[in-house]
Amino acid sequence: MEKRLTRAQLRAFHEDGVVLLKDVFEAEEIARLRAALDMQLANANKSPTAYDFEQIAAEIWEGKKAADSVAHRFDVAALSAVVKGDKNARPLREALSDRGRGTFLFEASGWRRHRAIRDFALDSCLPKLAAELLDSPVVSFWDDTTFIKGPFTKQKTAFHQDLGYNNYDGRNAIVFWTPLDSATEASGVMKYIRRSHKDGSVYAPNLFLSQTTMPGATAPKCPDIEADEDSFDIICYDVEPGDVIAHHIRTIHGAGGNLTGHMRRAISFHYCGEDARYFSRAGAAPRLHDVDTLADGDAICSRDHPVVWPRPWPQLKLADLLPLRTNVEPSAEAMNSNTTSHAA
Ligand SMILES: O=C(O)CCC(=O)C(=O)O
Repeated sequence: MEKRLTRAQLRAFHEDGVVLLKDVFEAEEIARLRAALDMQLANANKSPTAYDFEQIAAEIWEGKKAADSVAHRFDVAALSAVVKGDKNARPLREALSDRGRGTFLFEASGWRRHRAIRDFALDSCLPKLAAELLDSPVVSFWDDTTFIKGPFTKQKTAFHQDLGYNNYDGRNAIVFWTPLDSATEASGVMKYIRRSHKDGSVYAPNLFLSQTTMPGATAPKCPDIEADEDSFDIICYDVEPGDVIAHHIRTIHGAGGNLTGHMRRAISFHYCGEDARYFSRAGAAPRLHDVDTLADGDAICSRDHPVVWPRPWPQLKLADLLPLRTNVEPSAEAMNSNTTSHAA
């Protein structure tokens, strides 16, 4: 859907660091994306980059052995040692009685495997919205991240700032959090600290499970928002499928668990503006899928991070033109879903 931004929306993004954009996508577009995320969830235990933070946290904090292999491809013992070695670490879990297991699936780089995600990342209205919001003549796609919180999930998303997870630096980058279900604070909609993008701070990435910083990170720890949420100016919107929340890469944000009996599926699309440059950041998330090597100072432009605005060939879809490449073998099911959703 063609979407023009209002002055008030541009101002909100620049001043507050976050803006809600209503009705950006049609129901059929969202249905395709939802099918891709459901495939990610169904194949999570075969993906090398999918983690269930609910299971991992239950094992670390409550000693509950994870039932399947999703948690175990990740070295829970090593992770547990990192968390327990942090004297300030504490569980960030909702006080929910056990009603089923809950799920907090995280997976990155779905665009490499799922045609619907690829279409959104490269060929939807998001690159143009990024150019307008960032006031940037050029926009590169960085990556996508999937966050699914199943019914009755205790694990919160620890408050964090996205820049620290990524190997680039610069003034301007943006994330579009795209909910695929109706969501409210009770089901874990995102919460943003107003104007937290303004002071230039770059914080160390945390493990999402707690405020414990990623091993190797050298930047200062994110303020402990969970300790006293009421003392922060928090922006939180109720959203419907089709809406998108755009936040600046430096805006601090987090989310509660999912206290409801409904799914809370969401995917974030990350874009960099013209001034972003590759930067090997201490503690950034490993990039298992990348096939190209960028050097510090390089512009964000490679097969892993294509330029998506301006559109080089407006009549053609970038998703058709850029070959699907990954260093990590996708599972047969994931490949299937890629072909089926393409055909849909
Ligand atoms: O959906 C969530 O719970 C977290 C999403 C998030 O932190 C992000 O997109 O940066």
